[in-house]
Amino acid sequence: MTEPVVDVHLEADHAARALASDARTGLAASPKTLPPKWFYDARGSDLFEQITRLPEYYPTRAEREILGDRASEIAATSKAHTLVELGSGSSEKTRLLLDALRSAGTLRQFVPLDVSRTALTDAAAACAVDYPSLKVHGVVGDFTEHLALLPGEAPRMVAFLGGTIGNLLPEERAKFLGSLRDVLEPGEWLLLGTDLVKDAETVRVAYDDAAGVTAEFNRNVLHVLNRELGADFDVDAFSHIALWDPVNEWIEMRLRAEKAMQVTVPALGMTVSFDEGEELHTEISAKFRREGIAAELADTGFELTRWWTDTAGRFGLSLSQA
Ligand code: AVJ
Repeated sequence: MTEPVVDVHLEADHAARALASDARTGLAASPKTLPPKWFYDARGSDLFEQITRLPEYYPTRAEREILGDRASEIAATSKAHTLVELGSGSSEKTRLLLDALRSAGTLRQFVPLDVSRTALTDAAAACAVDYPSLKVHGVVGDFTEHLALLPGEAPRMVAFLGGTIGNLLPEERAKFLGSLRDVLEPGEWLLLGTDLVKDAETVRVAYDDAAGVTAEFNRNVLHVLNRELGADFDVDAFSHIALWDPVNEWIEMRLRAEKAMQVTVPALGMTVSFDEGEELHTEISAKFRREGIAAELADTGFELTRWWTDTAGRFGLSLSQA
């Protein structure tokens, strides 16, 4: 077996500084905001795994259905030598792609990129065992910052699955797609998962499940600030909110302060006041339409070559060429 290589572009103190900087800016803003990437410590990643198995949370199952049906077509079309996976979440979906590329006979290298060093190391090690002839080159990094450093032999296929692109605001999406286009050679591929616009209630309950797992996931960001920045958020005094915004066609998650509170954040030398009922914004998760995402891809220099949805039409998977 070839030992996996792991490049670390996010040193522990880089992550700590980035969190401090995001919290400093976000807690001073109006409305108060924290970026969703800070949900994913070990507990948050575990809560997200639980979310993917909830009856209300359809995107993971819908995307898996598409990949199960289309992986060999994706492999035959792309003939990729390298699979790059951004935010390499569930290894199950990755395996559908790795298996198909291996059967197509083109697969040589796998490059998972994730902000979480532990998630990355585990994924890289598991793949190195199960795909003995595969070169695994993990990158610990942030997909909005470290694209230029992506290794791998062309043609590469960059998979960005799960609908995570929906966590970016439209202008951030354009910037992200543009920088990805810039690091790819003409002819290389983007496999993009996008959750689709559908009736508001189906989307809303996917982000506000009956068992309360999403609520715990949302509140987890406050535990992260308590641990990493020495903050004293009374986590249970914040309630989970999931709101469908019909104009922007995105879900917004917020944390509502159920009483007036003063929170001290020693690492930032800050005291933050919350009014009763004040809402801290923690995530948007945009939902897409085929024409909209095709236009965003075209605007950033990608050509959408293939488009698939699950049978219920809930989730879209596109294969585009740089
Ligand atoms: C992992 C970013 C795709 O936006 O649906 C799940 C995160 N947030 N439930 C999403 C999430 C609330 C998820 N992504």
